[in-house]
Parts: sequence; structure tokens; C-alpha cells
Amino acid sequence: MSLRQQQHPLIQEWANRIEAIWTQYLVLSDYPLPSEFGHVEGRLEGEFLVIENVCYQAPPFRKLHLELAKVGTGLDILHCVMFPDPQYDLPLFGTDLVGGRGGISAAIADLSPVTAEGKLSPAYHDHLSGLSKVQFAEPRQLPAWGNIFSEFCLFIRPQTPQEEAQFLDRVSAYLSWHCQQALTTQPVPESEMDGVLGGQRRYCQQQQQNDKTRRILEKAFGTHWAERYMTTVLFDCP
Ligand code: BLA
Repeated sequence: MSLRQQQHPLIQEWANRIEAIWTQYLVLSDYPLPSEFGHVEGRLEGEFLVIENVCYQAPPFRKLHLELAKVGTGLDILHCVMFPDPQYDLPLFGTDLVGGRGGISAAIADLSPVTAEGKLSPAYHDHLSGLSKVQFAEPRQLPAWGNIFSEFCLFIRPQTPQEEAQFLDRVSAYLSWHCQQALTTQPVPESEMDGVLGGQRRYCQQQQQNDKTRRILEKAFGTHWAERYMTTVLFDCP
């Protein structure tokens, strides 16, 4: 049985939808992830961790990364980030689902701006502002490093199957629209590329401060491996 089939149903469904939306809108080709990082298994301090990575490139994205992970028998994780080519002033789409038998404890998705002013373009802002309002019983508080996220960041602990479905619908809408928008976006002039790159770098640096992710990787693979994985596979910057 594949790792995906052993995951929490919401994680399976979100992973399938992400791939379906990518396939619908983008022209995917393989991304050369270092081969030692495709499928990884680790056990240190008695914690067993399996990671499966799917990675593509597709214009105008330099890297589309979907990761599924299982820690012991109790903790399932989905992680996904879409990195645009630095010639495109596009936000970073990122999503993380963390949960297990007790349900999903963290469901997050955002289109995060990369420009110096920390603002989404008017096209993104207007579109996202215009979506119908959604309400969840348990919104969650972002940690301090989460100042990279936009005002449209969804971060909740879903309480019911209805809330799980509502989360999926909303974040699928973010993702579909982002793919369509990305295809019509023109590259920035050379002089603005540094600004975009700087924004992507800042996003990666902030994400690398997520101790909850780091601790899990360190427990299974050690500090050196965790650092390398977080800076080259999860949040690398050209
Ligand atoms: C939280 N991420 C977490 C948590 C764990 C992980 C265990 C705590 C869950 C909780 O508080 O309920 C673990 N996430 C992982 C691991 C990987 C992973 C091991 O992706 C990969 C191997 N994280 C991302 C992305 C976003 C993100 C792309 O990777 C957002 C776009 C966000 N994860 C994120 C945030 C938290 C979190 C904001 C809450 C952190 C906190 O409350 O301190």
C-alpha cells in the first residue's frame, strides 16, 4: 500500500486535488530532486518517519513540491509549496496539513506575497477579497515567523467533516485561480528580479524557523540532515 493510502483521508484528498489541479492547468515535467530525497525513511530516538516527495517544474514555476510524511503511526503530514521562477512577481502558494487519528490539528494554506511591501498584486487582492466569506469554529494563531503570510491565509483546526470539506473547497479555489493567473502573468523587468528573489528568500528563511517541523526531522534523521533537508528540499532559494 502506498504511503498516500495510509494517510488521513483529508490529506489523501488534498494531495489528489493538488495534483489534479496542477495537471489541469500546467505543463509538468520532472524536477531533478537529489535522488536520496525521493523516498526517505529514518529512525532515531525511536521515532519512525517515512517521507515521499513528488516534485515537478512547470512554467512559470521553477519548482512544485508535494511532500507526504508519516511519523510513527499517529502523525500524518502534507506539505506543498509552489516556487515561481524569479522573473515572475507571483506569490508563493503554500499549504500544510498536520494530523492523525485524533483528526487534523493544523490546516493551513496561503498565497504569500514576495514583494518588498509585503502586498499581493491588485489582481490577487481583488480576487481573494471577492470570495464569499468562510467561517471556521477554531481559527488558529500564527506563530511570530508567520509574518510572511497574507491577510488571506487560512489557518484552522477543522472541527467537522463539513469544515474539512469547506477548507478543501476554499484552498482548491486559491490553487486553481493561482495556476490560471500565473499563466497570464508577464515577467518583470530585469531590474525587479532581485526584489522578487529577496522576497522568496525571506519566505524560506522564515519557514526554516518552524521548530515544529525541524524537531520532527531532527528526531528521525539528526540535526545535520534536518538542516540540509529544510534548506535544500523544503525551502531552497536560487
Ligand atoms: C505546524 N508543522 C506544524 C506542526 C507540525 C509540522 C508537527 C504542528 C502541528 C500543530 O501545531 O497542530 C510538521 N510540517 C511538519 C513536517 C513537515 C511539514 C515534519 O511540512 C515536512 C516534513 N508549514 C509548511 C508550509 C506552511 C507551514 C508550506 O511546510 C504554510 C504554508 C505552516 N505548519 C505551518 C504553521 C504551523 C505548522 C504555520 C503552526 C506552527 C505553530 O503553531 O508554531
